[in-house]
Amino acid sequence: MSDCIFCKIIDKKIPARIIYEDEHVLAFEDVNPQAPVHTLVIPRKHIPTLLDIKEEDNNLIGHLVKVANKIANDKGIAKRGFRIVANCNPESGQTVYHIHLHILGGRQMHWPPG
Ligand code: DGP
Repeated sequence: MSDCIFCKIIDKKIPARIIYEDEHVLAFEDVNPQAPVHTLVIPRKHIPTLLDIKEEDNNLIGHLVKVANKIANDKGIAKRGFRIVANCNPESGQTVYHIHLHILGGRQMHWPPG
């Protein structure tokens, strides 16, 4: 989508610290990190919210989570513990309407989240 900031990152029209990419997904460092590790994993396919995921996206979403796990392993936070967050719609705090997993780690997480 032409006005989507994450589509622009996918198309390399705006810069990002990309740490992983393949045919289906991309991972890059969050511009406003909330933890020592804060990486975003996104599908190349433009899907605005979690509610827009279709049956045909099942493999893609599985792959997205597996890539998130790989990044947690590669960054050395998997065994210590990490959090995956996916915000959906305004009250969750979603600001970019292209689905993404936040991988957060490298510090003690708290519950309930803010
Ligand atoms: P959310 O609130 O769940 O929609 O998270 C969107 C995240 O995207 C937020 O943590 C900041 C990050 N973000 C927004 N714009 C950019 C950008 O241009 N580059 C990068 N690297 N991250 C961005």
